[in-house]
Amino acid sequence: MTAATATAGTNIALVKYWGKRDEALNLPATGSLSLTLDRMGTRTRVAFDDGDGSSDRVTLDGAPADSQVALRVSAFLDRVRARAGISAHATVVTANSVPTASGLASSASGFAALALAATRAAGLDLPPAQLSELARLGSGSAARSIFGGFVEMDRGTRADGADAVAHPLATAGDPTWDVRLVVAITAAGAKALGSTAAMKRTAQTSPFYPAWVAGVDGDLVAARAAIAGRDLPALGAVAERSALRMHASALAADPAILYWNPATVAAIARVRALREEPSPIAAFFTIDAGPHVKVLCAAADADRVAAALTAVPGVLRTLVASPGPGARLVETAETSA
Ligand code: 2P0
Repeated sequence: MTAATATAGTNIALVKYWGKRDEALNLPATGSLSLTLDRMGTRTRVAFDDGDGSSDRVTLDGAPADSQVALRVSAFLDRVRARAGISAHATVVTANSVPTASGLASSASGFAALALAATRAAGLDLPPAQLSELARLGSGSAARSIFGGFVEMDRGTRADGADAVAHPLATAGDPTWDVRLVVAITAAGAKALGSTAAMKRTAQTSPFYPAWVAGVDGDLVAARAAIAGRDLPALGAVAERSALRMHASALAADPAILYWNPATVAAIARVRALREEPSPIAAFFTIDAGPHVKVLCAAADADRVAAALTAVPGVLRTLVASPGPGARLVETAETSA
């Protein structure tokens, strides 16, 4: 019996994923494009040691996982067991490098680390594209965290989802384009409405959803070109409009989905003002399914951006993240179980 431990970094989408073409297989309605980070990640150990005898045993941040999390992990492990031809329950020990309830821990790093650890523990050695496809079944954004640096997720057209996988872009991890993502934390605690439910409500009820979907391909073209040309203002412009259009589509859902708080808006205003200062800073915001503001800038400007955001009323703290690697196996061990 083998136990395997893997780590994965979270990723922040610059062209957002918001909506599915198939819920059962977690197939996205559009492609997306992200940056994998060196912080806010997950470390997960999996052993198919028969768990507690009758089910998988899942520990999250040092305590037994709640039933919703445990069910989602077990459903994912069922796919791995089916693929490997094994039936044993597992013991899963997983920890996020930021507290799970902070609203910063992500299913992206969680399912990317779980996909790698579980497959290796089950004796499978999947190529990265297949690992990405598997991680997507746990959470759409997890497909991107298999890879480091700038990553594109393909929408795919196949019904079975074999082509809805992520791939690294050419400049992933390129030291000649040293960017940072400054995260401004604007609230304590977990978000109000999870992404999965929010996407579904947006797709079903927002009159702006079709317009959102129709605009993503153009944003992907622009983002790819900006990354290839190392053009930070161009990439930042795409990131801001993608985030605002995603949130606009959610705002128009019924009931409305509003993730922002006053500090979110104040941080947006501060970022826009930084670009207009006497010595302007090229800084660009994005916002996910929560109230925090994430700001893309050059490494040389990260301290100034962080200081400016820390001073915004309602911003609790900031942290600076760098581009990080993809999911990595950190340990395998033979166990006696
Ligand atoms: C993204 N988000 O592209 C978008 C932007 C949040 C806002 O992917 O239902 O947790 O598990 O596939 O991956 C969050 O959605 O949703 C997300 P599921 P997931 O990063």
